[in-house]
Amino acid sequence: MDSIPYTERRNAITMNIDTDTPEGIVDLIHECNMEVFNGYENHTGLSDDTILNKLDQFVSLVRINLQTENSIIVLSGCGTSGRIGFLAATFFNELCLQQNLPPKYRYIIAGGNSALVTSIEACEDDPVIGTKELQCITDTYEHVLFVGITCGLSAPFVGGQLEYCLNNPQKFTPVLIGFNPVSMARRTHVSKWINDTTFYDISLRMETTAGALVINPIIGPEPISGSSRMKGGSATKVILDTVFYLASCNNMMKASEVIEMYRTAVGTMEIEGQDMATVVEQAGECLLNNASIRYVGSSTFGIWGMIDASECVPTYNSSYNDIRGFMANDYFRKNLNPEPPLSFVSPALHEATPDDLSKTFEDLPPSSIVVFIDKDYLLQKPLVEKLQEKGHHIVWIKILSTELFDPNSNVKIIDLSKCIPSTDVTMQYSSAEIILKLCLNTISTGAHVMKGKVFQNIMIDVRVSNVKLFYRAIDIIKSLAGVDYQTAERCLIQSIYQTNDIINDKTIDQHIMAVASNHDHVVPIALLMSLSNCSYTEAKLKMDKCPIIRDICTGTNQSST
Ligand code: F1P
Repeated sequence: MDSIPYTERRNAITMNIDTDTPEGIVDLIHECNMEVFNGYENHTGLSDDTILNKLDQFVSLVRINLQTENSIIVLSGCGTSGRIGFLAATFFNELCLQQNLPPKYRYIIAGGNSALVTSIEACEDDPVIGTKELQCITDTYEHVLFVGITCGLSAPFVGGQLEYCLNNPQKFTPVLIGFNPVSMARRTHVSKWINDTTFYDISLRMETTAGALVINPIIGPEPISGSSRMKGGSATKVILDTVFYLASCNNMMKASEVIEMYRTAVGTMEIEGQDMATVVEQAGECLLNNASIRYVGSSTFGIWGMIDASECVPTYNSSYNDIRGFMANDYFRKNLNPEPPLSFVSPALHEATPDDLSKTFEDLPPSSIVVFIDKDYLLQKPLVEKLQEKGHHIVWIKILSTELFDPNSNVKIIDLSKCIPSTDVTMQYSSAEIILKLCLNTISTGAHVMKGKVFQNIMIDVRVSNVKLFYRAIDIIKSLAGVDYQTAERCLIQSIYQTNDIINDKTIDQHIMAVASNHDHVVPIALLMSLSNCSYTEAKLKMDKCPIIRDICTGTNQSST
Protein backbone atom coordinates (compact mmCIF):
# COMPACT_ATOMS: atom_id res chain seq x y z
CA MET A 1 0.00 0.00 0.00
CA ASP A 2 2.78 2.43 0.99
CA SER A 3 4.23 2.46 -2.49
CA ILE A 4 0.89 3.26 -4.16
CA PRO A 5 0.71 6.99 -4.93
CA TYR A 6 -1.94 8.81 -2.90
CA THR A 7 -3.76 9.81 -6.07
CA GLU A 8 -4.27 6.13 -7.01
CA ARG A 9 -5.07 4.79 -3.51
CA ARG A 10 -8.47 3.74 -2.28
CA ASN A 11 -10.16 6.05 0.18
CA ALA A 12 -11.38 4.22 3.31
CA ILE A 13 -14.33 6.62 3.53
CA THR A 14 -15.91 5.43 0.27
CA MET A 15 -15.06 1.71 0.41
CA ASN A 16 -18.80 0.87 0.25
CA ILE A 17 -20.08 3.82 -1.73
CA ASP A 18 -21.44 1.45 -4.40
CA THR A 19 -24.08 0.01 -2.08
CA ASP A 20 -25.00 3.24 -0.33
CA THR A 21 -28.15 5.34 -0.71
CA PRO A 22 -28.11 8.56 -2.78
CA GLU A 23 -27.94 10.52 0.50
CA GLY A 24 -25.02 8.36 1.62
CA ILE A 25 -23.21 8.80 -1.69
CA VAL A 26 -23.49 12.60 -1.46
CA ASP A 27 -22.30 12.64 2.16
CA LEU A 28 -19.31 10.39 1.47
CA ILE A 29 -18.18 12.47 -1.50
CA HIS A 30 -18.53 15.62 0.61
CA GLU A 31 -16.49 14.08 3.42
CA CYS A 32 -13.73 13.20 0.94
CA ASN A 33 -13.83 16.70 -0.57
CA MET A 34 -13.27 18.25 2.84
CA GLU A 35 -9.97 16.33 3.15
CA VAL A 36 -8.56 18.74 0.57
CA PHE A 37 -8.76 21.45 3.22
CA ASN A 38 -8.70 19.49 6.48
CA GLY A 39 -6.10 16.90 5.60
CA TYR A 40 -5.82 13.16 5.31
CA GLU A 41 -4.20 10.84 7.84
CA ASN A 42 -1.20 12.75 9.18
CA HIS A 43 -1.15 15.22 6.26
CA THR A 44 -2.75 18.63 6.54
CA GLY A 45 -3.86 19.12 2.94
CA LEU A 46 -3.94 22.69 1.70
CA SER A 47 -3.43 24.01 5.24
CA ASP A 48 0.09 22.59 5.37
CA ASP A 49 2.50 25.36 6.45
CA THR A 50 5.16 24.43 3.90
CA ILE A 51 2.56 24.50 1.14
CA LEU A 52 1.11 27.83 2.28
CA ASN A 53 4.60 29.25 2.30
CA LYS A 54 5.16 28.04 -1.24
CA LEU A 55 1.83 29.54 -2.31
CA ASP A 56 2.97 32.93 -0.98
CA GLN A 57 6.19 32.52 -3.02
CA PHE A 58 4.09 31.60 -6.05
CA VAL A 59 2.06 34.81 -5.55
CA SER A 60 5.28 36.86 -5.62
CA LEU A 61 6.36 35.14 -8.85
CA VAL A 62 3.03 35.93 -10.50
CA ARG A 63 3.12 39.54 -9.29
CA ILE A 64 6.60 40.04 -10.72
CA ASN A 65 5.51 38.50 -14.01
CA LEU A 66 2.43 40.70 -14.23
CA GLN A 67 4.66 43.75 -13.83
CA THR A 68 7.38 42.65 -16.25
CA GLU A 69 7.28 43.55 -19.89
CA ASN A 70 7.52 40.85 -22.51
CA SER A 71 6.52 38.12 -20.11
CA ILE A 72 3.65 35.60 -19.84
CA ILE A 73 2.28 32.98 -17.50
CA VAL A 74 1.58 29.61 -19.13
CA LEU A 75 -0.72 27.02 -17.55
CA SER A 76 -0.44 23.54 -18.97
CA GLY A 77 -1.94 20.14 -18.24
CA CYS A 78 -3.71 17.09 -19.62
CA GLY A 79 -7.37 16.20 -19.22
CA THR A 80 -8.95 17.85 -16.20
CA SER A 81 -5.70 19.58 -15.27
CA GLY A 82 -5.53 21.26 -18.68
CA ARG A 83 -9.20 22.22 -18.52
CA ILE A 84 -8.80 23.86 -15.14
CA GLY A 85 -5.72 25.71 -16.43
CA PHE A 86 -7.78 26.95 -19.38
CA LEU A 87 -10.57 28.22 -17.13
CA ALA A 88 -8.12 29.98 -14.81
CA ALA A 89 -6.30 31.59 -17.76
CA THR A 90 -9.58 32.83 -19.23
CA PHE A 91 -10.94 34.13 -15.94
CA PHE A 92 -7.79 35.95 -14.83
CA ASN A 93 -7.19 37.44 -18.28
CA GLU A 94 -10.59 39.05 -17.93
CA LEU A 95 -9.56 40.40 -14.57
CA CYS A 96 -6.34 41.80 -16.12
CA LEU A 97 -8.42 43.59 -18.76
CA GLN A 98 -10.76 45.00 -16.12
CA GLN A 99 -7.69 46.36 -14.34
CA ASN A 100 -6.31 47.84 -17.61
CA LEU A 101 -3.43 45.39 -17.61
CA PRO A 102 -2.35 43.23 -20.53
CA PRO A 103 -3.86 39.72 -20.39
CA LYS A 104 -0.82 37.60 -19.60
CA TYR A 105 -2.27 34.16 -18.99
CA ARG A 106 -1.96 31.47 -21.68
CA TYR A 107 -3.09 27.87 -21.64
CA ILE A 108 -1.90 24.64 -23.20
CA ILE A 109 -3.93 21.45 -23.06
CA ALA A 110 -2.66 18.13 -24.42
CA GLY A 111 -4.74 17.40 -27.52
CA GLY A 112 -5.61 21.07 -28.22
CA ASN A 113 -8.95 22.83 -27.87
CA SER A 114 -10.94 19.69 -28.60
CA ALA A 115 -9.52 18.15 -25.43
CA LEU A 116 -11.23 20.85 -23.37
CA VAL A 117 -14.52 19.03 -23.81
CA THR A 118 -13.55 15.58 -25.09
CA SER A 119 -11.28 12.92 -23.76
CA ILE A 120 -8.11 12.91 -25.93
CA GLU A 121 -6.00 11.26 -23.32
CA ALA A 122 -3.29 9.58 -25.38
CA CYS A 123 -1.55 12.93 -26.04
CA GLU A 124 -0.56 13.12 -22.41
CA ASP A 125 2.09 10.44 -23.01
CA ASP A 126 4.01 12.64 -25.45
CA PRO A 127 6.77 14.84 -23.95
CA VAL A 128 7.94 15.94 -27.40
CA ILE A 129 4.63 17.48 -28.45
CA GLY A 130 4.36 19.09 -25.02
CA THR A 131 7.73 20.75 -25.47
CA LYS A 132 6.96 21.89 -29.02
CA GLU A 133 3.71 23.50 -27.95
CA LEU A 134 5.46 25.30 -25.12
CA GLN A 135 8.18 26.56 -27.46
CA CYS A 136 5.58 27.76 -29.91
CA ILE A 137 3.51 29.72 -27.40
CA THR A 138 6.52 31.27 -25.62
CA ASP A 139 8.69 31.93 -28.65
CA THR A 140 8.49 35.72 -28.69
CA TYR A 141 8.64 36.32 -24.94
CA GLU A 142 11.63 36.96 -22.72
CA HIS A 143 10.27 35.71 -19.40
CA VAL A 144 7.87 32.86 -18.80
CA LEU A 145 6.33 31.62 -15.58
CA PHE A 146 5.39 28.06 -16.48
CA VAL A 147 2.83 26.20 -14.37
CA GLY A 148 2.69 22.48 -15.13
CA ILE A 149 -0.27 20.67 -13.60
CA THR A 150 -0.46 16.89 -13.25
CA CYS A 151 -2.37 15.57 -10.25
CA GLY A 152 -0.58 12.25 -10.17
CA LEU A 153 2.86 13.79 -10.93
CA SER A 154 2.72 11.59 -13.95
CA ALA A 155 1.95 13.17 -17.35
CA PRO A 156 4.97 13.05 -19.72
CA PHE A 157 3.40 15.86 -21.81
CA VAL A 158 3.90 18.18 -18.81
CA GLY A 159 7.17 16.46 -17.87
CA GLY A 160 8.72 17.32 -21.23
CA GLN A 161 7.69 20.95 -20.78
CA LEU A 162 9.17 21.15 -17.27
CA GLU A 163 12.39 19.59 -18.53
CA TYR A 164 12.59 22.24 -21.25
CA CYS A 165 12.08 24.98 -18.64
CA LEU A 166 14.76 23.50 -16.38
CA ASN A 167 17.16 23.43 -19.32
CA ASN A 168 16.47 27.11 -20.11
CA PRO A 169 16.51 28.80 -16.70
CA GLN A 170 17.32 32.26 -18.07
CA LYS A 171 13.87 32.43 -19.63
CA PHE A 172 11.65 30.04 -17.66
CA THR A 173 10.60 29.77 -14.03
CA PRO A 174 8.84 26.42 -13.63
CA VAL A 175 6.16 25.56 -11.09
CA LEU A 176 4.79 22.02 -10.73
CA ILE A 177 1.39 21.33 -9.18
CA GLY A 178 0.36 17.79 -8.21
CA PHE A 179 -0.81 15.75 -5.25
CA ASN A 180 1.82 13.12 -4.48
CA PRO A 181 5.20 13.35 -2.81
CA VAL A 182 8.02 13.49 -5.35
CA SER A 183 9.10 10.00 -4.25
CA MET A 184 5.78 8.71 -5.67
CA ALA A 185 6.06 10.51 -9.00
CA ARG A 186 5.62 8.17 -11.96
CA ARG A 187 8.67 6.09 -12.86
CA THR A 188 7.15 4.44 -15.94
CA HIS A 189 9.04 4.87 -19.20
CA VAL A 190 7.18 6.12 -22.25
CA SER A 191 8.44 5.46 -25.75
CA LYS A 192 8.86 9.07 -26.82
CA TRP A 193 10.95 10.37 -23.94
CA ILE A 194 14.62 10.23 -24.90
CA ASN A 195 17.26 8.92 -22.47
CA ASP A 196 14.52 6.92 -20.71
CA THR A 197 13.61 9.98 -18.67
CA THR A 198 10.60 9.56 -16.38
CA PHE A 199 8.37 12.02 -14.61
CA TYR A 200 10.10 11.03 -11.38
CA ASP A 201 13.48 12.24 -12.74
CA ILE A 202 11.97 15.60 -13.62
CA SER A 203 10.16 15.99 -10.30
CA LEU A 204 13.43 15.31 -8.51
CA ARG A 205 15.20 17.92 -10.62
CA MET A 206 12.37 20.38 -9.88
CA GLU A 207 12.68 19.74 -6.15
CA THR A 208 16.42 20.30 -6.11
CA THR A 209 16.61 23.32 -8.44
CA ALA A 210 16.76 26.74 -6.82
CA GLY A 211 13.95 28.96 -8.07
CA ALA A 212 11.72 26.09 -9.20
CA LEU A 213 8.61 25.41 -7.12
CA VAL A 214 6.89 22.08 -6.44
CA ILE A 215 3.45 22.54 -4.91
CA ASN A 216 2.29 19.09 -3.90
CA PRO A 217 0.00 18.96 -0.88
CA ILE A 218 -1.31 15.53 0.10
CA ILE A 219 -5.07 15.80 -0.11
CA GLY A 220 -5.90 12.12 0.25
CA PRO A 221 -7.22 9.56 -2.23
CA GLU A 222 -10.13 10.33 -4.51
CA PRO A 223 -13.70 9.25 -3.62
CA ILE A 224 -13.53 6.97 -6.68
CA SER A 225 -9.94 5.71 -6.80
CA GLY A 226 -7.83 7.55 -9.36
CA SER A 227 -10.62 9.94 -10.41
CA SER A 228 -8.36 12.97 -10.20
CA ARG A 229 -10.98 15.15 -11.85
CA MET A 230 -12.57 15.24 -8.38
CA LYS A 231 -10.34 16.29 -5.46
CA GLY A 232 -7.27 16.79 -7.64
CA GLY A 233 -9.19 19.11 -9.95
CA SER A 234 -10.76 21.00 -7.06
CA ALA A 235 -7.46 21.47 -5.24
CA THR A 236 -5.84 22.66 -8.48
CA LYS A 237 -8.58 25.22 -8.89
CA VAL A 238 -8.26 26.43 -5.29
CA ILE A 239 -4.49 26.78 -5.66
CA LEU A 240 -4.62 28.66 -8.98
CA ASP A 241 -7.48 30.94 -7.97
CA THR A 242 -5.90 31.75 -4.60
CA VAL A 243 -2.55 32.63 -6.12
CA PHE A 244 -3.82 34.59 -9.12
CA TYR A 245 -6.39 36.41 -7.03
CA LEU A 246 -3.79 37.49 -4.46
CA ALA A 247 -1.35 38.52 -7.17
CA SER A 248 -3.99 40.69 -8.81
CA CYS A 249 -5.08 42.64 -5.76
CA ASN A 250 -3.22 44.98 -3.52
CA ASN A 251 -4.55 43.79 -0.21
CA MET A 252 -2.15 42.12 2.17
CA MET A 253 -4.11 38.89 2.56
CA LYS A 254 -2.19 35.67 2.88
CA ALA A 255 -2.89 32.46 0.97
CA SER A 256 -4.08 30.82 4.19
CA GLU A 257 -6.89 33.38 4.60
CA VAL A 258 -8.17 32.91 1.06
CA ILE A 259 -8.08 29.13 1.39
CA GLU A 260 -10.00 29.38 4.64
CA MET A 261 -12.73 31.23 2.76
CA TYR A 262 -12.99 28.41 0.21
CA ARG A 263 -13.00 25.85 3.03
CA THR A 264 -15.98 27.53 4.68
CA ALA A 265 -17.83 27.82 1.37
CA VAL A 266 -17.31 24.15 0.46
CA GLY A 267 -18.12 23.04 4.02
CA THR A 268 -21.48 24.81 3.82
CA MET A 269 -22.51 22.67 0.84
CA GLU A 270 -23.51 20.02 3.36
CA ILE A 271 -26.80 21.84 3.95
CA GLU A 272 -27.85 21.16 0.37
CA GLY A 273 -27.01 17.46 0.69
CA GLN A 274 -30.61 16.27 0.64
CA ASP A 275 -31.45 18.18 -2.55
CA MET A 276 -28.28 16.97 -4.24
CA ALA A 277 -29.20 13.40 -3.22
CA THR A 278 -32.62 13.75 -4.88
CA VAL A 279 -30.92 14.84 -8.10
CA VAL A 280 -28.32 12.05 -7.86
CA GLU A 281 -31.13 9.53 -7.51
CA GLN A 282 -32.99 10.98 -10.52
CA ALA A 283 -29.77 11.11 -12.54
CA GLY A 284 -28.92 7.50 -11.66
CA GLU A 285 -32.37 6.32 -12.74
CA CYS A 286 -32.03 8.37 -15.87
CA LEU A 287 -28.80 6.56 -16.86
CA LEU A 288 -30.21 3.16 -15.92
CA ASN A 289 -33.22 3.79 -18.18
CA ASN A 290 -31.07 4.99 -21.09
CA ALA A 291 -32.36 8.54 -20.76
CA SER A 292 -29.97 11.52 -20.89
CA ILE A 293 -28.57 14.17 -18.61
CA ARG A 294 -28.00 17.67 -19.99
CA TYR A 295 -26.37 20.73 -18.46
CA VAL A 296 -27.13 24.22 -19.76
CA GLY A 297 -25.19 27.29 -18.69
CA SER A 298 -23.54 30.47 -19.93
CA SER A 299 -19.96 31.70 -19.67
CA THR A 300 -17.66 29.72 -17.39
CA PHE A 301 -20.64 28.07 -15.64
CA GLY A 302 -21.61 26.51 -18.97
CA ILE A 303 -18.03 25.37 -19.56
CA TRP A 304 -17.96 23.64 -16.17
CA GLY A 305 -21.04 21.72 -17.28
CA MET A 306 -19.40 20.67 -20.54
CA ILE A 307 -16.22 19.65 -18.74
CA ASP A 308 -18.01 17.59 -16.10
CA ALA A 309 -19.97 15.77 -18.81
CA SER A 310 -16.93 15.03 -20.98
CA GLU A 311 -14.98 13.49 -18.12
CA CYS A 312 -17.53 10.69 -17.69
CA VAL A 313 -16.41 9.09 -20.96
CA PRO A 314 -12.89 8.03 -19.88
CA THR A 315 -13.82 7.50 -16.24
CA TYR A 316 -16.92 5.35 -16.70
CA ASN A 317 -16.81 4.49 -20.41
CA SER A 318 -20.13 6.29 -20.64
CA SER A 319 -21.39 7.11 -24.10
CA TYR A 320 -21.06 10.61 -25.54
CA ASN A 321 -24.80 11.10 -25.33
CA ASP A 322 -25.34 10.01 -21.73
CA ILE A 323 -24.28 13.31 -20.18
CA ARG A 324 -23.62 16.41 -22.25
CA GLY A 325 -23.14 20.08 -21.53
CA PHE A 326 -24.34 22.98 -23.69
CA MET A 327 -23.49 26.65 -23.73
CA ALA A 328 -26.26 29.21 -23.71
CA ASN A 329 -23.94 31.97 -24.98
CA ASP A 330 -20.87 32.30 -27.17
CA TYR A 331 -18.35 32.76 -24.36
CA PHE A 332 -16.54 29.47 -24.90
CA ARG A 333 -15.64 29.86 -28.57
CA LYS A 334 -14.49 33.43 -28.02
CA ASN A 335 -11.88 32.40 -25.50
CA LEU A 336 -10.18 29.55 -27.34
CA ASN A 337 -6.60 29.52 -28.60
CA PRO A 338 -6.57 30.08 -32.37
CA GLU A 339 -6.33 26.71 -34.11
CA PRO A 340 -6.88 25.62 -37.69
CA PRO A 341 -10.52 24.49 -38.15
CA LEU A 342 -9.39 20.98 -39.12
CA SER A 343 -7.92 20.41 -35.68
CA PHE A 344 -11.40 20.71 -34.14
CA VAL A 345 -11.84 16.98 -33.98
CA SER A 346 -14.42 17.04 -31.23
CA PRO A 347 -18.11 17.15 -32.14
CA ALA A 348 -18.71 18.45 -28.61
CA LEU A 349 -16.76 21.55 -29.56
CA HIS A 350 -18.71 22.16 -32.78
CA GLU A 351 -22.00 21.55 -31.05
CA ALA A 352 -21.14 23.45 -27.88
CA THR A 353 -23.29 26.49 -28.62
CA PRO A 354 -26.38 25.52 -30.58
CA ASP A 355 -28.48 28.26 -32.17
CA ASP A 356 -31.64 26.75 -30.85
CA LEU A 357 -31.47 24.69 -27.67
CA SER A 358 -35.08 23.58 -27.93
CA LYS A 359 -34.35 22.00 -31.30
CA THR A 360 -31.24 20.32 -29.90
CA PHE A 361 -33.28 18.86 -27.06
CA GLU A 362 -36.20 17.76 -29.25
CA ASP A 363 -35.04 14.14 -29.42
CA LEU A 364 -34.18 13.67 -25.77
CA PRO A 365 -35.31 10.23 -24.58
CA PRO A 366 -38.34 10.31 -22.24
CA SER A 367 -37.71 11.28 -18.61
CA SER A 368 -34.35 12.89 -19.26
CA ILE A 369 -32.92 15.51 -16.89
CA VAL A 370 -31.95 19.02 -17.91
CA VAL A 371 -29.90 20.87 -15.33
CA PHE A 372 -29.91 24.64 -15.73
CA ILE A 373 -27.01 26.40 -14.13
CA ASP A 374 -27.76 29.63 -12.33
CA LYS A 375 -29.35 32.49 -14.29
CA ASP A 376 -30.00 30.32 -17.33
CA TYR A 377 -33.00 28.75 -15.70
CA LEU A 378 -34.72 32.14 -15.68
CA LEU A 379 -33.51 33.14 -19.14
CA GLN A 380 -34.69 29.88 -20.65
CA LYS A 381 -38.19 29.79 -19.16
CA PRO A 382 -39.92 28.95 -22.50
CA LEU A 383 -37.53 26.05 -23.03
CA VAL A 384 -38.11 24.86 -19.47
CA GLU A 385 -41.85 24.79 -20.08
CA LYS A 386 -41.47 22.86 -23.33
CA LEU A 387 -39.24 20.30 -21.67
CA GLN A 388 -41.64 19.90 -18.78
CA GLU A 389 -44.54 19.36 -21.17
CA LYS A 390 -42.59 16.44 -22.60
CA GLY A 391 -42.15 14.99 -19.12
CA HIS A 392 -38.46 15.75 -18.64
CA HIS A 393 -37.13 16.62 -15.21
CA ILE A 394 -35.79 20.12 -14.65
CA VAL A 395 -33.12 20.96 -12.11
CA TRP A 396 -31.97 24.49 -11.29
CA ILE A 397 -28.59 24.94 -9.67
CA LYS A 398 -28.89 28.39 -8.18
CA ILE A 399 -25.61 30.02 -7.22
CA LEU A 400 -25.24 33.71 -7.89
CA SER A 401 -28.80 34.42 -8.95
CA THR A 402 -30.82 36.41 -6.45
CA GLU A 403 -34.19 35.62 -8.10
CA LEU A 404 -36.87 34.09 -5.98
CA PHE A 405 -38.13 30.68 -6.85
CA ASP A 406 -41.66 29.91 -7.96
CA PRO A 407 -42.72 27.04 -5.68
CA ASN A 408 -45.36 25.82 -8.16
CA SER A 409 -42.97 25.32 -11.02
CA ASN A 410 -42.14 21.68 -10.32
CA VAL A 411 -38.45 22.37 -10.72
CA LYS A 412 -35.93 20.73 -8.40
CA ILE A 413 -33.71 23.45 -6.98
CA ILE A 414 -30.26 23.06 -5.48
CA ASP A 415 -29.72 26.37 -3.78
CA LEU A 416 -25.98 26.87 -3.46
CA SER A 417 -26.28 30.65 -3.13
CA LYS A 418 -26.22 30.10 0.63
CA CYS A 419 -22.61 28.90 0.35
CA ILE A 420 -21.21 32.03 -1.30
CA PRO A 421 -19.04 34.07 1.09
CA SER A 422 -19.69 37.78 1.48
CA THR A 423 -16.50 39.11 -0.04
CA ASP A 424 -15.50 40.88 -3.26
CA VAL A 425 -16.97 39.97 -6.65
CA THR A 426 -13.89 38.06 -7.88
CA MET A 427 -13.81 35.80 -4.84
CA GLN A 428 -17.56 35.32 -4.98
CA TYR A 429 -17.41 34.20 -8.60
CA SER A 430 -14.46 31.94 -7.96
CA SER A 431 -16.18 30.35 -4.92
CA ALA A 432 -19.32 29.90 -7.02
CA GLU A 433 -17.29 28.04 -9.63
CA ILE A 434 -15.71 25.66 -7.17
CA ILE A 435 -19.04 24.95 -5.52
CA LEU A 436 -20.61 24.36 -8.93
CA LYS A 437 -17.78 22.03 -9.92
CA LEU A 438 -18.22 19.98 -6.75
CA CYS A 439 -21.99 19.83 -7.24
CA LEU A 440 -21.70 18.67 -10.87
CA ASN A 441 -18.99 16.14 -9.98
CA THR A 442 -21.27 14.77 -7.27
CA ILE A 443 -24.23 14.44 -9.63
CA SER A 444 -22.29 12.71 -12.41
CA THR A 445 -20.26 10.49 -10.07
CA GLY A 446 -23.33 9.57 -8.02
CA ALA A 447 -25.32 8.77 -11.17
CA HIS A 448 -22.60 6.41 -12.42
CA VAL A 449 -22.31 4.76 -9.01
CA MET A 450 -26.06 4.16 -9.15
CA LYS A 451 -25.75 2.84 -12.68
CA GLY A 452 -23.36 0.21 -11.35
CA LYS A 453 -20.17 1.57 -12.94
CA VAL A 454 -18.34 1.44 -9.63
CA PHE A 455 -17.48 -1.60 -7.53
CA GLN A 456 -16.73 -0.64 -3.91
CA ASN A 457 -14.90 2.57 -4.88
CA ILE A 458 -13.21 1.35 -8.05
CA MET A 459 -14.01 2.59 -11.57
CA ILE A 460 -14.45 -0.84 -13.14
CA ASP A 461 -15.29 0.37 -16.64
CA VAL A 462 -12.42 2.85 -17.08
CA ARG A 463 -11.35 3.51 -20.70
CA VAL A 464 -7.76 2.44 -21.26
CA SER A 465 -6.85 5.55 -23.19
CA ASN A 466 -3.29 6.24 -22.02
CA VAL A 467 -0.34 4.57 -20.31
CA LYS A 468 -1.45 5.61 -16.83
CA LEU A 469 -4.92 4.15 -17.41
CA PHE A 470 -3.46 0.98 -18.96
CA TYR A 471 -1.56 0.24 -15.77
CA ARG A 472 -4.50 1.31 -13.62
CA ALA A 473 -6.70 -1.21 -15.46
CA ILE A 474 -4.17 -4.00 -14.84
CA ASP A 475 -4.11 -3.11 -11.13
CA ILE A 476 -7.91 -3.20 -10.99
CA ILE A 477 -8.08 -6.64 -12.64
CA LYS A 478 -5.24 -7.97 -10.50
CA SER A 479 -6.75 -6.92 -7.22
CA LEU A 480 -10.41 -7.71 -7.94
CA ALA A 481 -9.81 -11.08 -9.61
CA GLY A 482 -6.87 -12.03 -7.39
CA VAL A 483 -4.75 -12.98 -10.41
CA ASP A 484 -1.09 -12.25 -11.09
CA TYR A 485 0.17 -9.38 -13.24
CA GLN A 486 0.74 -11.55 -16.32
CA THR A 487 -2.80 -12.95 -16.29
CA ALA A 488 -4.33 -9.51 -15.79
CA GLU A 489 -2.25 -8.07 -18.62
CA ARG A 490 -3.03 -10.98 -20.98
CA CYS A 491 -6.78 -10.72 -20.37
CA LEU A 492 -6.72 -6.96 -20.80
CA ILE A 493 -4.85 -7.17 -24.10
CA GLN A 494 -7.15 -9.93 -25.44
CA SER A 495 -10.14 -7.82 -24.49
CA ILE A 496 -8.67 -4.76 -26.20
CA TYR A 497 -8.16 -6.69 -29.46
CA GLN A 498 -11.40 -8.68 -29.03
CA THR A 499 -9.61 -11.98 -29.53
CA ASN A 500 -8.91 -15.35 -27.90
CA ASP A 501 -5.38 -15.33 -29.35
CA ILE A 502 -2.32 -14.44 -27.36
CA ILE A 503 -0.93 -11.10 -28.57
CA ASN A 504 2.70 -10.45 -27.77
CA ASP A 505 4.03 -8.48 -30.72
CA LYS A 506 2.47 -5.12 -29.93
CA THR A 507 3.54 -2.16 -27.78
CA ILE A 508 1.53 -0.36 -25.09
CA ASP A 509 1.11 2.59 -27.49
CA GLN A 510 -0.49 0.22 -30.01
CA HIS A 511 -2.80 -1.21 -27.34
CA ILE A 512 -3.95 2.30 -26.48
CA MET A 513 -4.55 3.14 -30.12
CA ALA A 514 -6.61 -0.03 -30.49
CA VAL A 515 -8.82 1.02 -27.57
CA ALA A 516 -9.83 4.11 -29.52
CA SER A 517 -11.80 1.94 -31.91
CA ASN A 518 -13.12 -0.53 -29.32
CA HIS A 519 -16.04 0.89 -27.38
CA ASP A 520 -16.87 -2.37 -25.68
CA HIS A 521 -16.47 -2.82 -21.97
CA VAL A 522 -12.77 -3.60 -22.28
CA VAL A 523 -11.90 -3.72 -18.58
CA PRO A 524 -15.07 -5.50 -17.37
CA ILE A 525 -14.64 -8.21 -20.04
CA ALA A 526 -10.99 -8.66 -19.05
CA LEU A 527 -12.08 -8.80 -15.42
CA LEU A 528 -14.66 -11.44 -16.22
CA MET A 529 -12.05 -13.47 -18.13
CA SER A 530 -9.75 -13.33 -15.09
CA LEU A 531 -12.49 -14.05 -12.58
CA SER A 532 -13.98 -17.03 -14.40
CA ASN A 533 -10.84 -18.18 -16.17
CA CYS A 534 -12.71 -18.11 -19.47
CA SER A 535 -11.94 -17.01 -23.03
CA TYR A 536 -12.63 -13.59 -24.51
CA THR A 537 -15.61 -14.95 -26.49
CA GLU A 538 -17.22 -16.52 -23.42
CA ALA A 539 -16.69 -13.41 -21.32
CA LYS A 540 -18.10 -11.18 -24.05
CA LEU A 541 -21.25 -13.31 -24.22
CA LYS A 542 -21.71 -13.11 -20.47
CA MET A 543 -21.03 -9.38 -20.55
CA ASP A 544 -23.65 -8.74 -23.20
CA LYS A 545 -26.25 -10.21 -20.84
CA CYS A 546 -25.13 -8.00 -17.95
CA PRO A 547 -26.48 -4.45 -17.99
CA ILE A 548 -24.96 -3.59 -14.62
CA ILE A 549 -21.20 -3.85 -14.70
CA ARG A 550 -20.89 -4.00 -10.92
CA ASP A 551 -22.76 -7.30 -10.91
CA ILE A 552 -19.71 -8.90 -12.53
CA CYS A 553 -17.70 -8.28 -9.39
CA THR A 554 -20.40 -9.38 -7.00
CA GLY A 555 -20.87 -12.63 -8.94
CA THR A 556 -24.50 -11.85 -9.83
CA ASN A 557 -23.66 -12.00 -13.49
CA GLN A 558 -21.73 -15.26 -13.43
CA SER A 559 -24.71 -17.29 -12.26
CA SER A 560 -26.46 -16.52 -15.54
CA THR A 561 -24.29 -18.95 -17.48
C1 F1P B 1 -4.58 13.81 -16.31
C2 F1P B 1 -5.76 12.97 -16.80
C3 F1P B 1 -6.97 13.13 -15.90
C4 F1P B 1 -8.09 12.23 -16.37
C5 F1P B 1 -7.60 10.78 -16.47
C6 F1P B 1 -6.39 10.70 -17.33
O1 F1P B 1 -4.15 13.38 -15.07
O2 F1P B 1 -6.08 13.36 -18.10
O3 F1P B 1 -7.41 14.46 -15.89
O4 F1P B 1 -9.17 12.29 -15.48
O5 F1P B 1 -7.28 10.29 -15.18
O6 F1P B 1 -5.38 11.60 -16.84
P1 F1P B 1 -3.00 14.16 -14.28
O7 F1P B 1 -1.88 14.41 -15.26
O8 F1P B 1 -3.60 15.44 -13.80
O9 F1P B 1 -2.59 13.26 -13.17
